[in-house]
Amino acid sequence: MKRRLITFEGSEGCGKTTQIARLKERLESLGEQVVVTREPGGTALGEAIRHLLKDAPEGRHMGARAELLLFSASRAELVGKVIAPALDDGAWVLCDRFIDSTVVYQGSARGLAMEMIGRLNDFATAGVRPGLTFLLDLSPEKAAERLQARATKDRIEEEDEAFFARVRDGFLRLAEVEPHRIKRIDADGSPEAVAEAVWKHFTEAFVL
Ligand code: Z5A
Repeated sequence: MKRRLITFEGSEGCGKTTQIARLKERLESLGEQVVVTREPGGTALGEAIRHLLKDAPEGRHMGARAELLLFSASRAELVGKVIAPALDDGAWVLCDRFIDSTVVYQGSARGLAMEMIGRLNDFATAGVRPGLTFLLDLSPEKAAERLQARATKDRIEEEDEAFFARVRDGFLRLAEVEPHRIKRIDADGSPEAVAEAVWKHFTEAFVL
């Protein structure tokens, strides 16, 4: 059976949280069991790592390799403690970011070796892979507009325009390489239009 791990990817502010909530509601209304989680985070250890990665003064000047290892540690804990047990229970797991974010942010944008990132992703997930991934594609300009309302920026959000251009290109390239798993959706539509596109791909991939 195809794995019931569904991941949502894209640039900051592309609407992942919004769409995960909508898909959860739709699946639950059909009597399905759903677990929602996020990366980095989703466990007590993972949330502490999230704080280090985003906001803690101790993390402010971390190097790219330390950053990669922290994302990987958070993922290992999440897969072991939350994702794998939920999948074993037959639940759908909707995860806000997963392995593709590491390939894109630490690989395409930071320039770390893809081969090492692949090995760390394999190690951290023990081979657990998404059955379907939604790439909510939004231009960096539109994403910035949506996030204007937020009072402060975290460590990664402070990167420059060129960094976020590499992020977007990296995601688009991944979607071209793995079209069966990664479904690109134009995230500039209304929340309702994006949710309908998500549902269309979902029902094409899975029989409920
Ligand atoms: N990262 C990494 O480098 N390596 C890794 O391996 C992993 C992550 C796993 C996590 O940040 C950071 O870690 C992220 C990548 C990096 N850094 N960046 N930049 P995060 O978890 O704090 O945040 P995020 O994942 O980047 O995005 P977000 O802030 O959670 O946004 P979102 O969930 O994608 O969007 P949203 O909250 O649903 O919507 C944002 C706003 O837009 C909100 O006001 C909504 O009401 C509005 N919205 C949503 N949909 C629409 C539509 N369709 N139209 C108009 N407005 C909308």
